[in-house]
Amino acid sequence: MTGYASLAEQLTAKGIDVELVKAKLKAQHIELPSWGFANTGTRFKTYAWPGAARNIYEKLADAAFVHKLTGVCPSVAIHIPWDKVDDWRALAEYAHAQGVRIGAVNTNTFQADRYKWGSITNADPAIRQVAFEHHLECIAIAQQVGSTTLSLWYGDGTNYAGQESFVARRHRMIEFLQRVYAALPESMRMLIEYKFYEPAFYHTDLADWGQAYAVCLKLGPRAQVLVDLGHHAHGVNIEHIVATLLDEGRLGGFHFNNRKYGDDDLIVGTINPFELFLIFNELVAAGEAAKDVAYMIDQCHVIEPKIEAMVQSVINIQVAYAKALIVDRAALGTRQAEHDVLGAHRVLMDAFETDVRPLLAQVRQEMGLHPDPIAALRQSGYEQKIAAERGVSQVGGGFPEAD
Ligand code: PSV
Ligand code: MN
Repeated sequence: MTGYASLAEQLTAKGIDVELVKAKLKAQHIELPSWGFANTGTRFKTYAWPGAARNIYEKLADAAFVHKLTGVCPSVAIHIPWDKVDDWRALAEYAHAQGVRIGAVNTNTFQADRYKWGSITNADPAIRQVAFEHHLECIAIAQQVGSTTLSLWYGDGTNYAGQESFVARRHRMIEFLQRVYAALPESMRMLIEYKFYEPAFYHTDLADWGQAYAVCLKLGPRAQVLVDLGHHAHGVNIEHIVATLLDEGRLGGFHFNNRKYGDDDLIVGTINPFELFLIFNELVAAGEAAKDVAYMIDQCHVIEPKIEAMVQSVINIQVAYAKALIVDRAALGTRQAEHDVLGAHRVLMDAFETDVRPLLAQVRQEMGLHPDPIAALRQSGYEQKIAAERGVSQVGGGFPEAD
């Protein structure tokens, strides 16, 4: 019996509908970040990568290639102004011709000099107005490219105790976001991302999920929280945050990556695959409540081959999702009701320790794909081709400056 046939038999014996699991895996959508294909680094060094994308057209082409290999990445998030072009409709058409579409539009108010004392929290109304106009521009871009998601993250914060009033800044932020919300077309939602430190080191104006959630409540139902896995202090139970936000109907989406120390932007699932599984376990357990969650990757690769890093990220997410889908939920419910603490835990571990690779290979084959996307990438010669065509460019060293 093949690996897949015996796994399918085992799962069926536990009462798991394997065809349904496969259908869910085929329907999974993971959004790729345009900036993950460009040269990016740390504040210490950016290594120029041969073939790294130099503009949004090349980023879309690379993302489309990842979609071609994996079949589950039909959209690409863009970041403004990094990905700015003169003709947005032409860009959207180019994306479609490549086989992808443009997803979340990310604002950027964290690089220009004017934002030294804050962007949306800045005490100067003229600076806040410039930031507001940037948000309007991003909404207009989203409408032109057919995107329904505005993705917001702010570097606003302070570096020293006593530097500024938390509350005064918060009031300015809320008033600002209410204006943005009012300008948002009905068809769009806004995702509010939190981060507990960096670039500010003493306090961040939106430091955690609770603060982001409280702001969302002051806006409306189309304001939702974005959970970036790298944006929590050590030991924080992210799956509990996910479950709570899902229960409140305010989980907008994810920025997948993995961290060991800080906001490391390592490949999702490479440091803590168990955490990733537990997050997906909550998503699967939530059922319909998770149907509109946006699954986006937010990674900046420093020493890794960029396309391979992205393919690996997608695989790691698929593995976590597949394991969550095969949790024996009936058995889990029974053990929980009986206060069988370790029995319940073992139900989860049983799924986590299952090798789901044959299941995923089968799913890919049924989708007309190569069963191993990394092997397919290596055989394709795509990375060599773009390296030859594009050469080694310094463009996009670190993050390109914003205007
Ligand atoms: C900030 O660290 C962040 O996670 C936000 O999502 C930004 O948009 C992105 O990284 C920039 O790389
Ligand atoms: Mn992020």
